[in-house]
Amino acid sequence: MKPIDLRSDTLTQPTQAMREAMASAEVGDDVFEEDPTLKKLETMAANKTGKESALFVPSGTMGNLISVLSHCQRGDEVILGDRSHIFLHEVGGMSALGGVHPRILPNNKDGTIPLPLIESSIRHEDIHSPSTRLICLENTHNFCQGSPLNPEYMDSVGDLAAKYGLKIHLDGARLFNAAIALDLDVKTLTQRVDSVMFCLSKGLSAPVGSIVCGERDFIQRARKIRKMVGGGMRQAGHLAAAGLVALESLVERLKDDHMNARFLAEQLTTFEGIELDQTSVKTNIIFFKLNHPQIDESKFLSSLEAKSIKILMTDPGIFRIVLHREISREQVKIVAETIQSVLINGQCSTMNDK
Ligand code: TLP
Repeated sequence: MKPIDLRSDTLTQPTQAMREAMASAEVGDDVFEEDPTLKKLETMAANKTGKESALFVPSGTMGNLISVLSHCQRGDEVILGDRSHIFLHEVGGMSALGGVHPRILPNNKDGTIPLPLIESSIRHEDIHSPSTRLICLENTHNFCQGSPLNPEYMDSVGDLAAKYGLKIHLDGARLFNAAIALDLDVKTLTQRVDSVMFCLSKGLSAPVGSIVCGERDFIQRARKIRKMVGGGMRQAGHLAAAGLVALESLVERLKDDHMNARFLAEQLTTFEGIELDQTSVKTNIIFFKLNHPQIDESKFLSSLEAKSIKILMTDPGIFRIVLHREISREQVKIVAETIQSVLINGQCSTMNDK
């Protein structure tokens, strides 16, 4: 039986329509900027995010790295959250490859960074200090329960950045999930940022690819840095074709993943041994804590795997479930029943052992 794999929305396979579009795409050499399908995707991405220009990149990690390096010089400082993907999961690329200094501030539970803390962390000109250049935000905020940041917060950070002459980069790996959750046009969430990266390869189901959007000269710098880090691709229109299908036909359905996440969270909160604030579940991501007297983390994971359900442990005792296109409501019900039975049977088997 094919497992019900809830470890990430990156696991989604390309749809049949994507496979067909990829096979028949008209392509050219994109390093020469001659790939018509890729140009079409970049134009569509720029229009959707309300930016002048866009650049296709192989991954979200590369998109964030290129964006930071296009905004900053070596020795500059970047303000970002301690739960941000850029800080936690991108191998420290900004410092290792770009000599850029991260200034880490605590994220609130909803993925925001307190404004007074951002303001007090901005460096004043001093011979001893690096120069603050950039603020990085994340929307939705993966490791803050997949929370969407609202436009009011984006506006306040925008005002602060304008006051101090700083740039803002948005890690919008799941930007379309944020727009769908808040029922807003994507542009409303990107108008105050100087650059945004979003992923086609997560809930949008494309096999590969992310896009960086921003002003024309920012994208020109980004294109050169993409080449420097080996991300200049040739007939990449084959990949872009899948991205076009994603943007044209798979955005609205993200709603289904959000509804499935909420439905599952409602069930999980009622189970003894699980700590979960269901009000925090606003998109396709659920985090919960296992707090069960008889079942430890590895037994929990292995019991679920034995029943063909895969979830991710992100920290000791903390688990993440991500809903996506390949998980139906029926499967969500199976997941809820299975987790409940693992929790109850684990308890019984330990009592029987005594
Ligand atoms: N996130 C992955 C893992 O790396 C954790 C996942 O399964 O959620 N920004 C955000 C907010 C992300 O969640 C991710 C991937 C990235 C950037 C990086 O994208 P890729 O994997 O394309 O480099």
